[in-house]
Amino acid sequence: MLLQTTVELHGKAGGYVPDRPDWTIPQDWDTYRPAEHDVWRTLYQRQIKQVKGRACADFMAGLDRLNIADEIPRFERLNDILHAATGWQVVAVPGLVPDEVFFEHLANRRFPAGQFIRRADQLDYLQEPDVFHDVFGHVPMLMHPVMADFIQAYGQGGLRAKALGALEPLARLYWYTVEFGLVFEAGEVRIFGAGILSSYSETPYALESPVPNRIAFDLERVMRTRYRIDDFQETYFVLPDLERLLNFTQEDFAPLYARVLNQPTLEAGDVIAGDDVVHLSVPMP
Ligand code: HBI
Ligand code: FE
Repeated sequence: MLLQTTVELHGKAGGYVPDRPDWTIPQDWDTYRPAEHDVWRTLYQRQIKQVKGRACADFMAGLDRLNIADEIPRFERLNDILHAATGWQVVAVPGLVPDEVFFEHLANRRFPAGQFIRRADQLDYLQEPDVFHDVFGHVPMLMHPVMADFIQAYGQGGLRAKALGALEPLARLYWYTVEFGLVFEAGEVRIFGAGILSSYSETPYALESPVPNRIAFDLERVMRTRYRIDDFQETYFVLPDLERLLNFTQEDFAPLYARVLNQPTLEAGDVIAGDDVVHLSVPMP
C-alpha cells in the first residue's frame, strides 16, 4: 500500500525473515479468538450502513455474494466463490510485503490479504492493511471481471515500471483507483476504492465533504499526483465508468512514464489548469 517504506513499515520490521519466499503464511482460521470475530462483526455492521447508497453497484453485488457479515471469513470458503467468479484467490500474508512480492502475487491473480485483524481500540485507524481492509475493501471488487483484469495488469506492469524508474507514477494510478477511486454511475458519483470503502469516516467524507477536490479522471494527471498516506485524501479522481480501467491494461505506459517523469510532480491538493472539477450537487434550501 505504501511506497518505498514498505519493508520498514512492516509490523515485524527490522530483519523479519519470511518463512516462504512469497511471504504467504497459513491463515490459521481456528486461532482467531472470539474477540477478534467480534471486531470483524462490529466493523462489518458499521460499514455496511456507510457503503449503502455510496458504493458503486458492482461493489455491493460482490459483497452480497461473499456472505461475510458474521465472522472473519475463512479464505478457503471465500476462494471457492472468488475463484469461480474471476479466477482470483486470496492468500494470507503478515501485513505489507515488498513491492516485488506484491506484484508477483497480483500478476498471478492472488491477492495478498493481511491475516491479522485490528484491535477493538483501533477500529478507525491503522497503518497496515488488515484482513478487514483487504477482504471487505478489496475482494468485492475482485469479483468484477474488469477489476480482476486491471489488478492483474498492475502486477504485471509493476516490475517493468520499477525497471523504468516509474514505480511512483504507477503506484499513484493504483492508489487513485483501486484504493481511493470514485466512479460515475447513473449521473451520480459513487465509490469503488477499497481504502475508502473500508473506512467508516472516509466513506461519507469522500462523497459529501466540501473539503477535498473531485477531479474527472485523467491518466497523466493522476500519475503526476502525490497522495496522502496519513490522512483523508485531498483529491479524489472520478472515472467515467469502471470499464475505462481496461483501456489502461492495453496501453504501453513507457511513453507516458517518460512524459510524467519530465513534468513537475503535483501535490495532493493541487488543482491545475485543465482539471475538470466535479462539483457536488447542492440541495436547494
Ligand atoms: N503489501 N500486503 C500488501 N498490500 C499492499 O497493498 C501493498 C503491499 N506491498 C507493496 C504495496 N502495496 C505498494 O507499495 C505497491 O502497490 C507499489
Ligand atoms: Fe488496499
